[in-house]
Amino acid sequence: MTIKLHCFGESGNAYKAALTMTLAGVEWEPVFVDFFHGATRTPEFRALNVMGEIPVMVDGDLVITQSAVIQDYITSKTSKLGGKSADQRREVLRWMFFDNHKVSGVAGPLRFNTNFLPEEKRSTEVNAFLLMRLKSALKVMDTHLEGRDWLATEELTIADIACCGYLFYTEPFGFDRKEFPNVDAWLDRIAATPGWKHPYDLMQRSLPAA
Ligand SMILES: N[C@@H](CCC(=O)N[C@@H](CS)C(=O)NCC(=O)O)C(=O)O
Repeated sequence: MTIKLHCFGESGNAYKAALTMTLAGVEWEPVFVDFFHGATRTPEFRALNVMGEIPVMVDGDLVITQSAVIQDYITSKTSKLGGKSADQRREVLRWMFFDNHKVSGVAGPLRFNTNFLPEEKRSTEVNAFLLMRLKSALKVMDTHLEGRDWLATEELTIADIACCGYLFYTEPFGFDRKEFPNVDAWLDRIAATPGWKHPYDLMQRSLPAA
C-alpha cells in the first residue's frame, strides 16, 4: 500500500520524511496541506494530528507524526538508513535529537520569521538570537564532520537526512554554506546520493516562489 505523507514544500520537517522514504525506496505519495492558508488549523487536521504539525505519515491504519519518528519507522520497515548495530543506532539517535533541538528546531522558525512571517511581525532581536544559536549548532556539525563523510556512521543515515532538512533551501535566512566548509561538502555528498531530490521537487509549495 502506498504511504501518504501530509506535507508542503516549504516544510523542512516534511522534507526529512519525504527524502527518507525516497532514498529508502519506499512507495509514497504527498498529500498537499496548504499550511500558509490555515489548513493545519482546521478541526479535521487536528483530529489527524493533535499537535497541529506537518508532517503526518499514514500507512494504512497507522498514523505517525514527528519527522524523526516517521524516519525511524521507515528504517524499521526497510532496514535501510538506520545504522547496523545498537551502537550505530544510538549514534544516529544522538544526532537526530541534536537536529530536532538545535538545528531544524532553530532553522525552521528562523527561516519562517525571515521569509514567511508578515514583515510587521518580524523581530530583529529574535532573529539575531536564533541565527546565533543556529550558527553555533552548525559549527558543532562542521567540527564533527572534519575527516568524516557522514554524521553518525560510515554511511548516510537518517541522522544526515534530519540535520540537512532545512539546509538545501535557497530562501535567505542567514545560513551561508561557505562559512562551514565541512557542512558544505557534506551537503554536496547528500545531494550526490542516487535518488536525491530537492524539497521543492518532492512536495508542492504552499506559497508561490518569490
Ligand atoms: N518536531 C516536529 C516539528 C514539526 C513542525 O514544527 N512542523 C511545522 C511545519 S515545518 C508546523 O507544522 N508548525 C505548526 C506549528 O508549530 O504550530 C517534527 O519534526 O515533525
